[in-house]
Amino acid sequence: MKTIQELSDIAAQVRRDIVRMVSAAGSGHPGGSLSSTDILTALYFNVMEHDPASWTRSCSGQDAFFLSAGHLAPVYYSVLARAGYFPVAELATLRRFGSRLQGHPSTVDGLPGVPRPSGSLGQGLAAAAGLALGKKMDEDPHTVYALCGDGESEEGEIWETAMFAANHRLDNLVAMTDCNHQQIDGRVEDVAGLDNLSDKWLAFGWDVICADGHDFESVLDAFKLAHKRNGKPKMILFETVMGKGVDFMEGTHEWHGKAPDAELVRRALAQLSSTLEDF
Ligand SMILES: Cc1ncc(C[n+]2csc(CCOP(=O)(O)OP(=O)(O)O)c2C)c(N)n1
Repeated sequence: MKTIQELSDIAAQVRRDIVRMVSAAGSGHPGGSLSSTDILTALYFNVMEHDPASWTRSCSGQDAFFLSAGHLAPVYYSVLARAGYFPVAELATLRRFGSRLQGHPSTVDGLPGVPRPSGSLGQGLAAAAGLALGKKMDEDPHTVYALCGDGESEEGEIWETAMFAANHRLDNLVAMTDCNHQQIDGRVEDVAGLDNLSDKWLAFGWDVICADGHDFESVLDAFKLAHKRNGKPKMILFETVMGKGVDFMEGTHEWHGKAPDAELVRRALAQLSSTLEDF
């Protein structure tokens, strides 16, 4: 179990990794990766019951995580590497030809920690619900987690899964939405108007928990509440800031999918200090 200070230190390093990986690759998705960094850091370092050494794609006998918003691969890879799934040095290969770290997560080369490919929005949550049902059938008491974007929540498949999970009483499913209010080409509210996301999930029969996605106390409390087994799937709506931690990326969709140049990387890294080492 990490202290809040240790989690903050890891998260700062994950943010450094994201900026450096995307810049080195010349493309990728830093904005949503930075907004979901604190959530995934808390999940992998203090919440999930998982063991990189015995992990298999079936996630049998341990908790499972699905990155439904697959374009957030940079934060996913950094957290997996920092948690011990594969060497941190491999982060330097993001998006390279032949790398296991493709722009969207792939299972072709068997990257440890990734149970299924993602990138086509909406599918990861459906897969998570399927595994949650499988764990119920196997009487495996572990939890299945999934992270969605708020822009992703405009996909119809999200709401098909919402009905499926409530119908099958999947209270071992903990979904999260990174509510940074931005998506690929503008504000989520302007693109499809996700007014009252909380009311929508409640209406679909889920328990809804709202939390500050950049305050570790709030994030950890939300996960505690989400572990209540009462017949209802859980949705944690994390309020976040797009590009969090890098001033020129904050609050704008401009950095949804764009790489910073060397000068901007220097400016970003000057704002992110960690006791851990760069890859
Ligand atoms: C089915 C599908 N439609 C469209 C896309 C293209 N796309 C990639 S990311 C994205 C926006 C996602 O927004 P959000 O979930 O809010 O992510 P964020 O901008 O916060 O990173 C879109 C439309 C896709 N990957 N899959």
